[in-house]
Amino acid sequence: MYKQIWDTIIQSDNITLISHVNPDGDAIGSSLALYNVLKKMNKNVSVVNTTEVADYLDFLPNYNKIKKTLPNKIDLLISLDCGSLDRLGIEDIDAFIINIDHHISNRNFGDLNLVEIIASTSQVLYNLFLANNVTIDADTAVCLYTALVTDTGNFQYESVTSEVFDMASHLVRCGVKVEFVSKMLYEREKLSRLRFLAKALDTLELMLDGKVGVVRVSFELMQRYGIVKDDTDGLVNMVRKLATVEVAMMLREEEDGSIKVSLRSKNYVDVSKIAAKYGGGGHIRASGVTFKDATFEQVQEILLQELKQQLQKD
Ligand SMILES: [Mn+2]
Repeated sequence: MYKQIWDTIIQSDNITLISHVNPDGDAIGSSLALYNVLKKMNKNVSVVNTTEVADYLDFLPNYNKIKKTLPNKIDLLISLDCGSLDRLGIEDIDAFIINIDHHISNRNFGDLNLVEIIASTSQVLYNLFLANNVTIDADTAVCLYTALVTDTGNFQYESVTSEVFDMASHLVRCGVKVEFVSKMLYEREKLSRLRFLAKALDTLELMLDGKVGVVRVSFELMQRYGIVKDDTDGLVNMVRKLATVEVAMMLREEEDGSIKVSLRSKNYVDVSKIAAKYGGGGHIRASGVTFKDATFEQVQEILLQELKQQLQKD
């Protein structure tokens, strides 16, 4: 599959890279890493995300090349870090699709699919590069590394294997400045975001003997503090940090009134199963699902019932 995918890329000219809506560090880092490699191969390549990209990633090379809309001519569309076509935020498209991802819930929607259940999409991409002897320069390395760091919670998650450290080590040899990336990612907090986190944490409630922590974020609160969606990721991870908590949930109101739920588990609950049951998806320890035409209370109640069953197995 590595060779087949690379051959297809080499034979294509008008290539567009796209990642999931409300992108995270893996979605953008992987996109820009591949963008950089294809640019150097003199491909006509564009990089697209249809929603707001958080500005904490603005240190990545070619961050300012990310467009919100698709170009007119696309022969090959490469989807990165996205489990299903509808999460790309585009209409059906008449192009050959390569799907490169690491979500367990991936629906293999591409004409070619490279889906490996490993730490990050950037790790899948890295494997693809190695298999095809692609040179990883410093710009590509910093994108791959940033994607890896952000998707492993700074090398903390279950997905972190010796291969992950081998990759990180290799990327450092390719020119990544670890301290620079850490400072860019974690030492540039905005006061408005801290104030937002304080307000949002005020809504925290513990349920089911403290095993479940829930926070609610209204659309109005996000607007008041100028918060983009990816900025709320840190919030649900904070809730999971509580000693008693096995499952953290963030209920976030979207522009259209629907409720987006982010689910995180710590040790044993498979939140991807719960998300999948209601049309969402993701990973065992981190998943998401959206409920339309429902209130915070209704969504919370549905999910608490699901969790009750899983947590009783304790
Ligand atoms: Mn990812």
